[in-house]
Amino acid sequence: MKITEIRIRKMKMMMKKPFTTSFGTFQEKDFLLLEAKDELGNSGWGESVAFHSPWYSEETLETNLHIIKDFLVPIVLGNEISHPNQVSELFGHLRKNNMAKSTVEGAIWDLYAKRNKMTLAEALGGARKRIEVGISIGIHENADELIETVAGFVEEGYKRIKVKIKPGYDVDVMQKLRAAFPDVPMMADANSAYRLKDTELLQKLDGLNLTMIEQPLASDDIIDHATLQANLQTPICLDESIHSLEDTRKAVELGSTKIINIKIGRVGGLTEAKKIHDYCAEKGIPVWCGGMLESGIGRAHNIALTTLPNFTLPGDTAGSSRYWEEDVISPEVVVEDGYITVPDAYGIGYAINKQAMDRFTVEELVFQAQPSTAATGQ
Ligand code: OSB
Ligand code: MG
Repeated sequence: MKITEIRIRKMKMMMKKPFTTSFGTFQEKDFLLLEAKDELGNSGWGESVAFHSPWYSEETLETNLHIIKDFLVPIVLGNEISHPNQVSELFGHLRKNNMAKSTVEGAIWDLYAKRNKMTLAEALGGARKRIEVGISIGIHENADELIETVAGFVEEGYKRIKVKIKPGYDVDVMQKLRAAFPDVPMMADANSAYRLKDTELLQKLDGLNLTMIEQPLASDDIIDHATLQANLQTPICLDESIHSLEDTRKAVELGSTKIINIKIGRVGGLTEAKKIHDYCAEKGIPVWCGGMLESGIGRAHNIALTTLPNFTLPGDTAGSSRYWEEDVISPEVVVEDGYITVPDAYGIGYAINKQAMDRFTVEELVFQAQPSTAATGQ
């Protein structure tokens, strides 16, 4: 297929409620959407999960925009691409900037699936018809308020509750939460807020029957995590530290992690995500799909990925209504009794809610291949 046009939208959406992690709070979501079109008029969509500020990783919306328009678009525009697996190879000589690469690659995966009349899940090799999902809950004022929020989501049927922790809001809160919900699958995510010297404190979480603790130590560490894991019963799950299959292999070989959170953007796209999935399946390491407070486009990609067989733990892909008054896709992502039914329409499986998308678009950039070869009309 030939990529004839790429459109980038700068988006601004307000989340229903602020989300607080060990880094801080935010409610306004600024991000990019990217549409890639082929010579037959098909269109595929990708989402950049980079945030406005570099608190989760070094990438931001603006660095993604720069990398995409100045480096990635020129590589794919006007180019003949036979399979989306080629895209990460085409980008291979450019270092890092994984979220930027993933934005373009994701749109091309969707385009490829639509063009070949398959769902994105089928194109990836996934078979599941419905996926199990959990929910990630931000830091609250106190344990009582957290318990009240958790009760609502348990009631809604979410299969696993993840709560954010930070120093001063950890052991005591988790003990109270566990006491309130003795049987609910539960985990904690520290977003790198601790150091190895906190081992004794983290050991107090052992005994609360947590499925895992996510990224307790530094975002660029796999060494101290191995030492911590040797002294902790609770399985460690790495998030921020994993950017590739190679990172995964090293972390697994060192014993730094027993579970992997796969985020498509963080690892540079669906092709690499699938490689990590396959490697972990071979090694007996369960994986689950993390979230980046995505709009419906990113959410749809997460759902497709989660249909692969080694996604055996519930992910963070909650329903659209947990985040947005109105999402940019139609229908929205709906969670029923803790499950999302995988859509059976081609590609990402959800249509664009054009009206909502236009309303949340701040700016649009259009790049076309040679006018003579550009797609004509829709
Ligand atoms: O660490 O998984 C994380 C949100 C933003 C950045 C990092 C993380 C998160 C979440 C929420 O935990 C996931 C979601 O609901 O999309
Ligand atoms: Mg995390």
